[in-house]
Amino acid sequence: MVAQTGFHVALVGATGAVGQQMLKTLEERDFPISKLSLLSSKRSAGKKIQFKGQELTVEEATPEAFEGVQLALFSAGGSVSKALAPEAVKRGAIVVDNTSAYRMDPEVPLVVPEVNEEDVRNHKGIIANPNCSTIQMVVALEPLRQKYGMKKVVVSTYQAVSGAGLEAIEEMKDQSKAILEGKEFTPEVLPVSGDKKHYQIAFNAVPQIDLFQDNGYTFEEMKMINETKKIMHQDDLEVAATCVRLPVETGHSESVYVEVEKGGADVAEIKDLLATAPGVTLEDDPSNQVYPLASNCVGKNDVFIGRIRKDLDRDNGYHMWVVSDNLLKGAAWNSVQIAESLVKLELLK
Ligand code: NAP
Ligand code: 3JM
Repeated sequence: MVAQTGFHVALVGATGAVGQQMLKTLEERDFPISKLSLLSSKRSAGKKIQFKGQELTVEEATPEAFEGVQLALFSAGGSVSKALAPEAVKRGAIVVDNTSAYRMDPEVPLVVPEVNEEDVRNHKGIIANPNCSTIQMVVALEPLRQKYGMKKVVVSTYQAVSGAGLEAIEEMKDQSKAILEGKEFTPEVLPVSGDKKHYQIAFNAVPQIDLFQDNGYTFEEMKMINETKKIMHQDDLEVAATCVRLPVETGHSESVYVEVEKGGADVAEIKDLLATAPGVTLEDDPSNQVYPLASNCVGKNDVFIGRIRKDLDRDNGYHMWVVSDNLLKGAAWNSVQIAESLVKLELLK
């Protein structure tokens, strides 16, 4: 037992890049936990992990491991969620799923609390956490959409390797070292561990995140496009995305172009709007070279916005630079925020 009062929580994928941040976030937020079950594959079962000064033993994720669990946070890949999330729900748990397995299921709410917190009320056992790149973008866009209406979004991402897991971080570090020492290396993980070819990530920029779809877009790009419309409940929003992996350890950056319905607002008005928006920190002072940097966002929960400019040709077009810790707001913090919403709305029993 970790604390006297609270919920029985299970963390599936506890030993991974996201799982580790989940643990930190649950600890920092002092989320009410009476028992914490740390679950992983057979490989890590038996491993010891510290939580709030106590040593917990990792167990293999099996259907029976969810007996008595009230809240299950999943981040162990889509196939694990497909196999085990229904088992957790069957045993009475509410699942917050960090994978793409259920995001576009019409029965499953897809939630970013700053945008559509109330959607959690419609859950039937599973609530999906959106893709990291989608989350930080919708936090930045929603205040503009609320005030001016929104027609079109064009985004290019500059994504960190930690979004592809612990193995990808290792690969980037090992490759960087090999290149600097003039040694041979063989790419084995990135851009996608399960794809046919692998490319160098160190000192490179790779325009493929997740697998290619028949329409020429990658799955990561299609996640951004489809998830944004679902979270905002706006099917007619035009969204285009290009997703690129960079040799940055943590912190996704995005160049976002947006066209609103009602144009005319100047940059000062947009800055005022975003400066007070929930979950946003404005860092925008070009004369003093102030703008968001991936290296500065690490370990912070907010979405950082800067470089706000009006389009030079369109009175309803704006450009901005949006940066956030992909493992926190992009994954662990957004999931724990959803869990906190469930507690606040008295949906977790
Ligand atoms: P990671 O560092 O590779 O960790 C993978 C985790 O999943 C480990 O704890 C691993 O346990 C566990 N796992 C693997 N196979 C399993 C199985 N068969 N049964 C139970 N557990 C298993 O990856 P990560 O970066 O933490 O990402 C994990 C998942 O979270 C991703 O696959 C993705 O679906 C999701 N994710 C979502 C976002 C987002 O944008 N919201 C961002 C990143 C990741 P072992 O230690 O036993 O191998
Ligand atoms: C981020 O099932 C898998 O292989 C996981 C792939 C993955 C995903 C996903 O599709 O769930 C890796 C990293 C994500 C995500 O959040 O969309």
